[in-house]
Amino acid sequence: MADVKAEPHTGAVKFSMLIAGAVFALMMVIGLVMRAAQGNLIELEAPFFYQLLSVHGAGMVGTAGLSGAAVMWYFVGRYVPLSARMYWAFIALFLLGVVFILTAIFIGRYGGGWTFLFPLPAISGEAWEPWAAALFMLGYVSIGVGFLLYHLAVGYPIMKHYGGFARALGWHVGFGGADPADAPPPAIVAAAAVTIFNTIGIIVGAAVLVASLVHLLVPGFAVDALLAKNMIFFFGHVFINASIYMAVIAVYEIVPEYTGRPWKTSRVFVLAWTAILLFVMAVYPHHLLQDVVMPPWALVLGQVVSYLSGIPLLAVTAFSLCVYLHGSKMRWDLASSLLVLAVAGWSVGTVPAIIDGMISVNKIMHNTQWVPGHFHIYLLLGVVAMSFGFMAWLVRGTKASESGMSGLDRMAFGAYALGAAGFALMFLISGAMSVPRRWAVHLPEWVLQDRIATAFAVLVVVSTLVFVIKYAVRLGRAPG
Ligand code: HEM
Ligand SMILES: [Cu+2]
Repeated sequence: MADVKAEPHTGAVKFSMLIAGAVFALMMVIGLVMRAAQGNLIELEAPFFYQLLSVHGAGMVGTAGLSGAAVMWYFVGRYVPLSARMYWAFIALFLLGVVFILTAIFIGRYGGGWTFLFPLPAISGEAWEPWAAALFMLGYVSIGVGFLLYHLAVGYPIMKHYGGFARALGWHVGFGGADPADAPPPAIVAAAAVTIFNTIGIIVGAAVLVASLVHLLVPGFAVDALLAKNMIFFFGHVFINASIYMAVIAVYEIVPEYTGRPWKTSRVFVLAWTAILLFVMAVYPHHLLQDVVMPPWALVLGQVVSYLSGIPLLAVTAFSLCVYLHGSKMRWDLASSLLVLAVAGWSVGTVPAIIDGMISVNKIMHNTQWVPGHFHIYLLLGVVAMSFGFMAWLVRGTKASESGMSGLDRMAFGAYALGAAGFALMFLISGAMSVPRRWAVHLPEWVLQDRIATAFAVLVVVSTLVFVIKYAVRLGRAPG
């Protein structure tokens, strides 16, 4: 195993995860409110539902990005020196963006969705003023600039320390036949790959944001709507995927503490991460399968690469995890349980995603709740479970009395797994019954699933509160 130095960025990372945990919980409550409104359990004005939908989408995706970034910073900091100042600049820009977005939505009443799909922000039908849409997009710009700084602050020291990106990606081992013992640790391979594709994604996102902003201010400035959609979904797809690929570093770095076996960079591991680097950018057209004006080759590429993308990495990660767990004396506590759950949930979540990635299925399913069904699996049971596992590990007790799983831990863990699985399953069932997504008001025959889903969501919210409050309490207690 590579040399593990003292952890230099614990305070900043613990602070980031406190924010992330609190915002996850808050956005979940908003999700619960939306689901209860679809089930007619409470009443919401339709425009307010769309404000909540916008804040939930933007807030969740942004927070997933923040927690992934915190995980990656923490572990990359074990291997190369990182600048704490750059990290705080990132956090400051991120929080400034959050303030802009919250103001735009709750004061400006922006309800055009987290995807700010062109030209929707500019044609609100008077539901919100142009300034609100502009402020929402400026919030994204601020977060985007923050992430560019972040990736620069991670990417440059990695490049210097490992002698270029090719070596950081482990290509000398993957393609050059070098001994795997010479490969960088998994955290570095992952960080190098994510840094490359997320930087490209954010630059594309920034370009379409600026174009949309100019269009808001100068309506005569024309933007090609299809091009804008391609750019937005390229950016959105890459960004949310990056959050998962950053958070999985927690699995590579933490699980070995429990199994006693280091997670090694093998040749296959290198090849899987190289595949991700290419495929994650090539598959985004699966978001445009219904756009008949798209060139067919792009859609076919989107479908075919959907099968290939994610699978290699997931297979390698899930398979290695099974190998490491098998026959080792795994110690189970809240952290290790959540991390293993996360790899399982991430694996399961790809199945309905791949089904939706088929053009023939997508034509029927795409605007149904099948879509939030599949992504809530690998968000709730994937990236968010990884984040909660990381948080539990950050404040793990060192006393023997704190080393196992308490009764409360067990209950919260069970409730979270059951609640998240049930909640997502109800979306999938609704989708299979052709219930449309993103509708504030549901027909009476859809309401039963909405209500069952609401009950499952309560389980998720309550168990999340247990995780986050326990983290905050222990944080207050622990030194540093
Ligand atoms: C208790 C947990 C959660 C609840 C109750 C919940 C609820 C909802 C609901 C009701 C919708 C709208 C579905 C529709 O289109 O009809 C939605 C959409 C969405 N949720 Fe969640 N959610 C939860 C957790 C999460 C998490 C953890 C994430 C990401 C990390 C997330 C990301 C999203 C996104 C991106 C959308 C799509 C927004 C859009 O269509 O514009 N959600 N959620
Ligand atoms: Cu996608």
